[in-house]
Amino acid sequence: MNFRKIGLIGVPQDVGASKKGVDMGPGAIRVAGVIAKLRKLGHEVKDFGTVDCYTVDQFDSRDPNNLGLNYLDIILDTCSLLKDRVELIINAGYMPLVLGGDHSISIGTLAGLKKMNQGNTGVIWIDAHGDFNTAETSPTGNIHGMPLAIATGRGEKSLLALGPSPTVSEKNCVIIAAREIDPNEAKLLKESNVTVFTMMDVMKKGIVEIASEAIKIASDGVDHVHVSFDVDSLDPKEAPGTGTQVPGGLHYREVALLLESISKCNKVSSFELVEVNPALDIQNQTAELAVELLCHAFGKEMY
Ligand code: Z70
Ligand code: MN
Ligand code: MN
Ligand code: MN
Repeated sequence: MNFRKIGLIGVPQDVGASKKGVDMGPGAIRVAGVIAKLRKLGHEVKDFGTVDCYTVDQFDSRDPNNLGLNYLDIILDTCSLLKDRVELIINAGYMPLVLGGDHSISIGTLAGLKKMNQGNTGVIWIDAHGDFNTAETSPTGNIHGMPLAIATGRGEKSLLALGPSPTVSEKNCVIIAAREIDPNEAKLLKESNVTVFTMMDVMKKGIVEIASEAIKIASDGVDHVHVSFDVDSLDPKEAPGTGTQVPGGLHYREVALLLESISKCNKVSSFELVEVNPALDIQNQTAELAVELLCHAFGKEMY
C-alpha cells in the first residue's frame, strides 16, 4: 500500500445482523488504540467521525413489507450516508479505513468507491462466511450476509442502485477463510466467477500460498483492491467478540502474514474491519487483536 494518509470512519450499524452488540464495535476498536497505533507506524490518520445509525430496538418489525430483507430501508439510509462519507475521504486524498458495525456496511463503502472507476476494483474478503446471499437464498434475511452478492450485481434493486452495478470486478473477488456457507448461497457462488478459499484450502496450501494467489487474483487487470476483514474469519478461541462464532478459523499469525503480504500490494486502496462485538468479548481482546492485525496491513513487521 502506498498510502500514508488514512481516513478513518466508524459505522455503528447492527441492523444488518438483526442483533445488538456490533454497534459497539467502532468504539471498542477506537479504545484499542487504532489511531495512535497507526500513527506510530508513520501514517497521517484523520478521523472522519461516525456515521449516524439506527439500532435494532428502535423498530417493532424487522421486515414490515415481507421482502426477506431485514431493516432494508434503514440499511439503505445508512449505506447512503456512508457512501457520501467515503467519497469525501477519497476526494480529500485519504485512504478509507471503515470500522464496523455489521458487514452490511460494505454496501455503502463499496458504493462510495465508485470514484475509483466502476469495475476497476478487486476485493479480498476475509470471512468465515460467503456474504453472497440474496433474499431468495438467505435463511435469515439478514443483510450482513449479502454485501458481496450486492457488489457483484446480485440482489435487491434498491441496494444495487446505491452504487454503479456491479461495483466490483467479479473475477477479481476472492474470499478467504470460508467455512460456513449456506446451501443456496454455495450454488450462487459456484455459478459465479468469485474465487473461494475455504479453511480446508488454507490447511492444504498454507497461508503463504493462499495469500500470494489471492493477491494475484484480486489485483489482476484492475487498478484498485478493497480489503474487507470480518473478524469472524479468526478462530473464536482467539477472537470471541463477534456475533457468529464459527470454529476452525484463522489464527493470529496466519492473518498477520496474510495482511503483511496484502500490505505489499500497492493496489490496495481501501480497507474495512467489521463484526467486532464487544458484548460477547473478554476484556476487549478481539478489538485489540484486530487492531494489532490492522497494523500488519499498514506496514508493521514482526522484526
Ligand atoms: C448467514 C446469513 C453472516 C455474520 C455474515 C450468516 C451471515 N450466511 N454472519 N456475517 N457474522 O444469515 O446469511
Ligand atoms: Mn461478513
Ligand atoms: Mn482509479
Ligand atoms: Mn462473517
